[in-house]
Amino acid sequence: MPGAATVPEAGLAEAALEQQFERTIARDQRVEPRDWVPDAYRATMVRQIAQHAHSEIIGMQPEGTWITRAPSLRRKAILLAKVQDEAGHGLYLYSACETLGADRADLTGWLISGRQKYSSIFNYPALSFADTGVIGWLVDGAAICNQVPLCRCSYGPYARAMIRICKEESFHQRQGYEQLMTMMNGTAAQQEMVQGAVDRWWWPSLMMFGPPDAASPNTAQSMAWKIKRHTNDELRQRFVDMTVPQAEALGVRLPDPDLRWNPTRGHHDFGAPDWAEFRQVVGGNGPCNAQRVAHRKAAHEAGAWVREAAAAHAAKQAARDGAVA
Ligand code: FAQ
Repeated sequence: MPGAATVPEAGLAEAALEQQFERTIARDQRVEPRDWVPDAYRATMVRQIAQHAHSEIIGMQPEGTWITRAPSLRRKAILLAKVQDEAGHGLYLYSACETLGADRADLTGWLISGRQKYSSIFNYPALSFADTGVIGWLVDGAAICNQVPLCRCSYGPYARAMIRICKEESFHQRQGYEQLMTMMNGTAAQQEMVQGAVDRWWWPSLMMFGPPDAASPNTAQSMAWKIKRHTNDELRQRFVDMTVPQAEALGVRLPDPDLRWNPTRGHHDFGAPDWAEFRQVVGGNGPCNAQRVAHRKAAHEAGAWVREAAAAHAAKQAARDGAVA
């Protein structure tokens, strides 16, 4: 039997590759696209990076609705630049995902068909201009807490993409805070608008960190592989501790009657988000899920001619290069 001798050899080779992978992780070195990885590591990385990329792309929509209605040219320019940055983040992340063998067209198809998730936060509407400031302050703030540790993720292309993304998210967070500070120094109506937006976005922002650790199926393995460096609950706590003094400086109330400093723990205690609502939103039944996906689908279909033109140009270029060679 010609194949029989090769099977144990293949097994041995795979065991050696697996040891090499484990050594890379244990030494806190980066896994690169050329390296062998277990199938489950690849699947986890594709899932997380794709979900992250989709979140950036869908995340353009809530704030995007305010670009044409921003109250001044300055605010419009700032918002336009921020939304463009989010498109850029989506593109770096799709590229990182492609280094794992994922196909970009498949990823877009899986977003539109609902096979892959995107962050629950972007299924809530941005009802007033203050929401754009609160998205910068709270949503980008939560994103930074979650993503700074990902700059040390074991997968090299993702870790490197996160460095630039985190720098830009930090800028967005400060810009959102500056917008809210301006509004809080304005009229009573502007102050109410900010408080209303904080009331609506606070709980969904806490949900961005994912389910509680006890209900998080992926955390233990992702921590062992050094993809995640902290659990969902650790990062949620970090976000609350970071945000409370900022809310005080701003003069807004965070809508949680259980929120208070606990001197014994050295952290703030806080109430539990409505996890039934979280499951509904992640399951596709949030306030804006259908609208967000329909909008992305329409944009994808409207862009078909651009993809066809780019492919035709690339084919022509390749034929010309071939003719020269
Ligand atoms: N929404 O076992 P875990 C941004 C899913 S970017 C929807 O805890 P894991 C920038 C999870 O995928 C925001 N689904 O999972 C911006 C898993 O799915 P499965 C996005 C969620 O991966 C700012 C299942 O539930 N950031 O904001 C959510 O270990 C402003 C079980 O959960 C990232 O993607 C959720 N909130 O931990 C743009 C960061 N949470 O396996 C515009 C990278 C969990 O059932 C404006 N990702 N799920 O298919 C991560 O750090 C992790 O993937 C977590 C989840 C922490 C999100």
